Amino acid sequence: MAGQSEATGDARPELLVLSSLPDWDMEPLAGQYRLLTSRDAPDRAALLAKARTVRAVAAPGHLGADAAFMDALPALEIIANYGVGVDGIDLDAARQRGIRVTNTPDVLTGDVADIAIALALSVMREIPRGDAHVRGGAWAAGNMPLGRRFHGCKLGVVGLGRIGAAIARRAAAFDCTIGYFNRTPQPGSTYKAFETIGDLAQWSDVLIVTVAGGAGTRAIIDATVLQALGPQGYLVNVSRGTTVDEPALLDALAAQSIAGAALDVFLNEPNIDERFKALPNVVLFPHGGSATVETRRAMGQLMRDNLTAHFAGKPLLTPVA
Ligand code: 8YV
Repeated sequence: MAGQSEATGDARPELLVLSSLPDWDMEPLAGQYRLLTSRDAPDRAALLAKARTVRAVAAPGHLGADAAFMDALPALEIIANYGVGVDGIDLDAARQRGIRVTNTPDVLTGDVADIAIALALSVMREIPRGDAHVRGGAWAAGNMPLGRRFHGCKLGVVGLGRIGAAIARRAAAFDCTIGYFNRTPQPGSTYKAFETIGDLAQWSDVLIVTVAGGAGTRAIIDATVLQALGPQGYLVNVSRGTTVDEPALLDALAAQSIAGAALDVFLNEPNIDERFKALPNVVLFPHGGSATVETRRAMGQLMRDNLTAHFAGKPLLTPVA
């Protein structure tokens, strides 16, 4: 039988778990599958060398599953992504090899939209600076500088997909005027559509990036877009670090040619560019848009349900097209 452990006769499928998942996922997974985890090898190469009978992978997509990774796993049937973004998975390579891919859409939309609004408020009202002002004892010596008003602002959404639309709904409750840029037109939308990201940036008080990562969106927020956003404008990124030209953003923040930024995502996470840490006009968050107990439980359940469906020969719940 495919993948049956010769040593134990254990017929459960073998599952490679590429990152640490919460116990509420690991425990049921350990019941259903023979698990291979990063604890079983000193590094990724050694782990892959042990993974020739692995039939399924559970992982956050941004850990990277390229063609070479898939070739190292000749028995692989399915990659169940713990997250909505699949930019870390080479989907063409998966299709060519007949490997199925699933993700966790919808269950995390509300949390990511919440954090986008929270980040916009944080940078415009300078909440982290206010916290430091109180804790550090500076309050008695004087008030901190004034912030900027969020409610009623012009809010531009780059990518009006599920998450972008959820951000727009929340922003509407803050009386924001909403504009958007989307590659495919959204004829049903009542929001103001822009032809280019630059035009949207020029109009926006705060520009929120929600597009999927990958080659098609690499550095779409470039120096020209930042210049259009201008010295009164704020950038919020809850998509992927790759969508922003980071050196251009660092320059713009340092020169104050934009007012500020609030970032959930970066290049080279978690070892982000050190220059961010010295800039007072940026709020930094550790890629945690979906990081609530409620949503992580729902993501884990959906990821596991997709694996169960695959091995039961049933339709996948959320296949990636
Ligand atoms: C991560 C995300 O998957 O859904 C996505 O695409 O980026 C996040 O939800 C999550 O943080 C697990 O690493």
